[in-house]
Amino acid sequence: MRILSGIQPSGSLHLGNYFGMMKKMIDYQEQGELFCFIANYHAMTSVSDGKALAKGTLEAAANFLALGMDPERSTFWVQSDVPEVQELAWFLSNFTPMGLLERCHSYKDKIAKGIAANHGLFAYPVLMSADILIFNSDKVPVGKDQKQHVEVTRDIAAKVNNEYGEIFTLPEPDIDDDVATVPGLDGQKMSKSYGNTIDLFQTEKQLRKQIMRIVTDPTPVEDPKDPDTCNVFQIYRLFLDKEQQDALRQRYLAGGLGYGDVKQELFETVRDYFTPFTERRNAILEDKETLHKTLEMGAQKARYAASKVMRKIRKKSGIAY
Ligand code: AQP
Repeated sequence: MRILSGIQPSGSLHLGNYFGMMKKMIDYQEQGELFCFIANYHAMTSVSDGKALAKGTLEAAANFLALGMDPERSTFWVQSDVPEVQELAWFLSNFTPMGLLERCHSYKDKIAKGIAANHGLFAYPVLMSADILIFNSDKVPVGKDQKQHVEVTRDIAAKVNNEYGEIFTLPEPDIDDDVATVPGLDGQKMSKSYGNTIDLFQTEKQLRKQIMRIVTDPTPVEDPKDPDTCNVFQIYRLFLDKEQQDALRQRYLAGGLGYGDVKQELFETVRDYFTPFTERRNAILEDKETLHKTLEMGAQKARYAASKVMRKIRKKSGIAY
């Protein structure tokens, strides 16, 4: 079973990224052949400052490694270190009907938010398809927001297979209902572009400030409260097992629970959860030479795997003349 996913280095990583994708990928290392990359080509759709992109790429890699990505056991690399993926994206573009991309929610949402439409943003799902198909991935752990893109990938792969024979594996999105959409401070999907995130690896002061900004309703302290509509509960539950969730739920329903107190508990929980990884993350970032070597090793493994599919594509398409 080959499992693949990527993350964009387009700003600070947040709890949505962590629970929606990073934690699952780290845990999956026990179960299958894991391919994980830092999607710096994708991040170009939102980051034009070169220095910020380069810095963000190394930071995202360091975060993943500190949190438990094992570069010896898994294949862990930076997307642009496997340039074949761009070649495959061009090939796939020729099998991608315009209507398929025009229907993509993520593109439509971004345009609706006022982001200028350009070809990179529009063709993003084709590059994502290339990322997945070049490694013949079986399973793609993602948040719900990316489900449609995996479906697009299947459609494109089926068209190619129809024309040239069984070249590509059709991938399955892997989405856990529990973490399909982690809510942000305001209850919308936690997202960098909504400015509603709780970021990984920040100072205690900043973390506390973000958590205190979580939007709550005006129910008086003494009254019972509904955990299912409470943003604090919906974030807090990610850190709790079933029994702990039930206990917190009872406190909500009983009345007498102040949102300020529960926010303070959440702050301490998030801080204590990530503190053990912070030292390791800082040490990784201080030794850039080793970090670069680790990523180079990952890129070599990834290029080797990608070259097998690319050989077939070049031959079938006639590009290898
Ligand atoms: N709120 C979320 N809940 C569950 N999963 C999420 N993911 C992101 N936000 C949530 C998942 O994280 C993985 C990597 O995400 P990405 O690098 O593609 O970034 P993104 O989805 O674009 O993250 P943002 O913060 O929402 O960025 P913007 O604002 O730029 O769109 C993916 O698997 C994603 O599903």
